[in-house]
Amino acid sequence: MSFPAGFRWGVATSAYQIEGAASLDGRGPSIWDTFAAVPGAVANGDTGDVAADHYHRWEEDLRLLSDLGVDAYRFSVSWSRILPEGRGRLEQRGLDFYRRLVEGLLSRGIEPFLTLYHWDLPQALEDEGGWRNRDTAHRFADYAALVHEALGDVVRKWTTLNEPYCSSIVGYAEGRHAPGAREGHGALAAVHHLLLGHGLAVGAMRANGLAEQEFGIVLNQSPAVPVTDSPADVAAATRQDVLLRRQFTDPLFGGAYPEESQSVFGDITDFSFRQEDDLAVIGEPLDYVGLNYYYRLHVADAPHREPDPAKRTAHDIGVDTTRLPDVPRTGMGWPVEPVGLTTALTDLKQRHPGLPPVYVTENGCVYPDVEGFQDDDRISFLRDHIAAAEAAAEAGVDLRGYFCWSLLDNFEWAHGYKHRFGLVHVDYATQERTPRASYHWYRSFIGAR
Ligand code: GBH
Repeated sequence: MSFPAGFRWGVATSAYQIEGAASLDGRGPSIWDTFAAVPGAVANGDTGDVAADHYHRWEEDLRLLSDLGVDAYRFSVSWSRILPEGRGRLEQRGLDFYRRLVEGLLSRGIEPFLTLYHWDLPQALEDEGGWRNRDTAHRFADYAALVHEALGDVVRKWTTLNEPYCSSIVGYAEGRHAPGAREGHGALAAVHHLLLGHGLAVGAMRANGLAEQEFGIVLNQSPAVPVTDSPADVAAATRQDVLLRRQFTDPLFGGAYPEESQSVFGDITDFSFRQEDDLAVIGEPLDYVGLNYYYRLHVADAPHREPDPAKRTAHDIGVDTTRLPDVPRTGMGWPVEPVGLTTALTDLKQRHPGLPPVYVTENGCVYPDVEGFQDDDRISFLRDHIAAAEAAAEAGVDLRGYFCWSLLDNFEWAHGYKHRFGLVHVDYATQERTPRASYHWYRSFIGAR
């Protein structure tokens, strides 16, 4: 294997997807509590109220991590557990929970990778406009500085945002995630304010002046492949790449939004939310970047869904992504194409040669029959994707670690509990945890390194 010494093998989770205890110990509601309560928003009416009850079972989950033999564990902090109204009054019991967790990790020799924001904006901030609002970027930086001050002595790896594409476009344009909005201008304002909040947060945490700290961001990267080489399909794939990848990676690593923005979002002309000095803040140098990979997108040119430009949402860019190649699919219908992980990594490096070190911060799958424990398809998926990540390392990407999504079955957002991503099965009636074959496979794989 060509992974460097010190390469981290890990697993990932996020707060709302596993913790439960939604109103315990002073936690305030987030946009996902609100969204999940809307009839029809989440499959089966599922919510994160109980989830995998990790808030109570964290010690058992630490044992599972320890037995798995991982070097690192990626988890997220629930903003509204710490600041129930998103700002102002601190809830100490929230901070205490994460300190216990982190100290438990360290005592087992597992490095914590802490994510500050995995989609769960405090509802109080959404009530003021959420990420459409510039002020939310400042509130995020305040929250980041506070958590960093409280846990910076025990946590070194700090991720600001998980997949800002999802928080902005899926949440404010598609409406399939919280807060369930369908907007044009508001969704692009959310993109900008998330990036600004990221940069402000890195600056605020660096200003705390602690030693040996590393700051990064996690981006979902689905390469866009045109379904034919016709100019129309090629142009459609470019629009898709601007929407999902480049409107995030270009300002983060290249100092500017993509020039193509105007043609992609042609009907949205008011970009006054972008202020003059913002790009310097957004482009604050990072110590690492995390990349989440699940699938490639196969893109064809298509008419806009909404003919009236004034009513178009920000993801209505004239593309059709439903024409999939004849390859196996996961239980969510996602095409299984490990090569997409290689190109996601090499594309980013090629576009931005000065890219900081990279981690694959999520990769995993569900299969239709994975209620059970013999998840051989998941084992092949992981093995093939790890090999694809290795190919990118051989091609010159400075890859430092790989995290499987996920340790446990959990709340899969709009799909509720129907789809199970865990190496460990959770029986939601009893909360009993049972390691699957993939858990045992990953353990011996890590052990053999
Ligand atoms: C990641 O997003 C998330 O970080 C993680 O929380 C999640 O559990 C994991 O993937 C598995 O999905 O199916 O129509 O609702 C990956 C990118 C973007 C893929 C949103 C699914 C929703 C489309 N995800 N997308 S839909």
